[in-house]
Amino acid sequence: MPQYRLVYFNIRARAETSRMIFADAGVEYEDVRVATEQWPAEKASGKYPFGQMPCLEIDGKFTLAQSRAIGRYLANEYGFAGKDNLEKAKVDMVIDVFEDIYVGVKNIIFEKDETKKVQIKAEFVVKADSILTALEKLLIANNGGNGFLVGDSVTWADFELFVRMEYAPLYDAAILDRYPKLKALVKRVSSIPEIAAWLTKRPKTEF
Ligand SMILES: N[C@@H](CCC(=O)N[C@@H](CS)C(=O)NCC(=O)O)C(=O)O
Repeated sequence: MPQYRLVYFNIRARAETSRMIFADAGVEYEDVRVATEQWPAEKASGKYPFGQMPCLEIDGKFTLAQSRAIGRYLANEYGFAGKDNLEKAKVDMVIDVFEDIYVGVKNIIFEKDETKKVQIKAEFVVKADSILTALEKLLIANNGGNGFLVGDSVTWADFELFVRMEYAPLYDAAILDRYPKLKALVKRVSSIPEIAAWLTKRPKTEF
């Protein structure tokens, strides 16, 4: 088994999906959380290919950057990427559309002007609704929607859904009530024993 160090800030954000892959696969790794005040020195060290985190160090020899490249690598290694190229492409489609959700949530978090925040939240809910409507359809088209987003077993797309939906209270805490199949899937993911154990033991963070 390779020696893994997953290095990120002490937040869920762009590393949590990979942490969930590790958890469900039962793979050991070092969950390194860099304090904000340590980051400038870390960044200046040149260890991070693009000067950003998350990064995955593999056997101390190679540092993989970019959250989705890291997630895709781990998903391929441990059987969460989809079973053939079409399934993999569908999984990637879901992962990529969640980038739009991630960026929208980030904009809400970083907006300091309360009036503007209200406005961007309202605009974002419209966008999130349109994405979730499409994902609910995709889920239902996959054997009635009582399984997973793609194929017949859990993939990192389902983990990504769980991770991104944890941020819903920042814009519309009840949004998943409009998507009952997605809501049930989020619950199903959180009930996978290895995931439930991770959710209990992971550091509690605001974001
Ligand atoms: N596209 C990159 C974005 C990485 C990114 O924006 N990382 C932020 C934290 S979420 C970061 O390292 N910020 C500190 C900096 O840029 O100095 C990814 O998905 O990994």
